Amino acid sequence: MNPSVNDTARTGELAALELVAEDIRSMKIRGAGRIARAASEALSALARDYHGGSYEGLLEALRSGARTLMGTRPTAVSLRNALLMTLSNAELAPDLGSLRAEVMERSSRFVTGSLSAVDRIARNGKVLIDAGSRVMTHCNSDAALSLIEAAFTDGRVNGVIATESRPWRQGHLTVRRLASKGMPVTLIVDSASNSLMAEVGAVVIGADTITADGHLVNKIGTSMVALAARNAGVPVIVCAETYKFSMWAKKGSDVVIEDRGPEEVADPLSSSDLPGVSFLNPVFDITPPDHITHIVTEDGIISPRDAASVIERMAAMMFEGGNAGPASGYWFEGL
Ligand code: RUB
Repeated sequence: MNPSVNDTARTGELAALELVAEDIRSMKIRGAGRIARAASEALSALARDYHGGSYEGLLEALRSGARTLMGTRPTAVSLRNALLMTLSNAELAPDLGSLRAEVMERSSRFVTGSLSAVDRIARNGKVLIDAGSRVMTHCNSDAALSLIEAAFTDGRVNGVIATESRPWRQGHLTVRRLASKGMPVTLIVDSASNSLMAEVGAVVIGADTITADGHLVNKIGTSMVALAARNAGVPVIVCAETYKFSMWAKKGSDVVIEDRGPEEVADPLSSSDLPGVSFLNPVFDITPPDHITHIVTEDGIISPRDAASVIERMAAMMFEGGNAGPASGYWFEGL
């Protein structure tokens, strides 16, 4: 049976999801974990509010919604994993009511698990910071900041150097959050990170994607900070929930790096003030495993060389049972 494309109820529900998609595209919602949770919750709301009355209609709306969300930002694998963990095998539900309930239940499990993973990363990873250290962070990562805050509470961190993180200046969010918790925090421009590396005991950063061979994809500039840390003998600690590991990327170059508009680079000038100048604005970069000391996940601390085993466990859960059940691959065509 074909769902009606003129189903106005469905159009309305997808319009709500489109608002979330637009918030992700425009970076009102940003950061790999927040994007993942917002996308999962948008599918849950779509299932909850679907009034079209047909099982196939809801399936088609979910599929279309997942494609829209998937098209918002290309780099963070957290988005794709969130969509799949929310939808995988939901199509096996026997009727409309159970399909709706299944998607809402999966989403709620994903969101709860994602939030608790951040807390567990903080608990698992704080021991990696020597007592009384100053640490450096780049961009604005909930996972990294949670670890830093937990280490601060334990007296392991006595101050933070935060990069500005051009062009979006997510570093401003970072310094506001840490200062509000009473932490001594210093904001620097990205290009000062090498000069100040000798003053820190560890670099603590987040992740958008981790590939099977242990490459990290994270905010542009991460690879520069990690290189400076390696040169100075400073450990680089990456905080990554297991859903930041990619089943689709064997190596760094398999990950699509998002390019954003020239106005973000030209700012505060306007690109029209600069005739004849072209712009490049890649907003993520790739750090090799040799420049990463530890990856902290909710399940424990691993070496980047062990990334493939995390991915194997996740794939087993998604495809062969466990939380996500035996996957039929229905959703994978669209994603
Ligand atoms: C954010 C960024 C963060 C990771 C991890 O980039 O690179 O380091 O997403 O964040 P953007 P979290 O601002 O372009 O989304 O730990 O919060 O998931």
